[in-house]
Amino acid sequence: MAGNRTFTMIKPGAVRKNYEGAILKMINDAGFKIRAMKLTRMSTTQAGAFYEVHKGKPFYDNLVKFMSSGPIVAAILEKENAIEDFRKLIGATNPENAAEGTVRKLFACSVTENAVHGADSDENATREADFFFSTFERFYDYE
Ligand code: IDP
Repeated sequence: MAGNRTFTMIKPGAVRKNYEGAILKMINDAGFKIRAMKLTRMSTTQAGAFYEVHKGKPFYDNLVKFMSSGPIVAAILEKENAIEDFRKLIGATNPENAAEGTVRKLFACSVTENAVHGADSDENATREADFFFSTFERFYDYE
């Protein structure tokens, strides 16, 4: 994703609690532009494939069950240094360790139900964006 794009999901728990508007506002206020976005729901098979890298870990089954439990907001975001800046904005994986003012500190309730996903590398951002979006659903050249 050429270093200036990342992929995010607002997870089912946060959507269930109507936090998506507040989270998207934080994302925009931090300087990210939304280049693709949809409300959708993953099947257990899709959630299993999305988190394939964690297969075999003790939290995998629970994570897959949670991530397929309801709608998510998937989005591609653009900003210089997107991957790193977005990981900073969302905070540590475990909300107990997340810095004050981060999305996870404000909106997460546990390590599994941690409000948002953020890609951790350019390679994964590309893979994850391709998982959800066709080229017709992306607006990279739009100003
Ligand atoms: P990240 O989402 O901060 O990149 P990853 O290590 O990629 O963290 O893990 C993916 C997701 O799996 C996390 O967001 C979290 O929901 C869940 N997860 C990670 N580690 C644990 C754990 O130790 N217990 C329960 N769930 C976990």
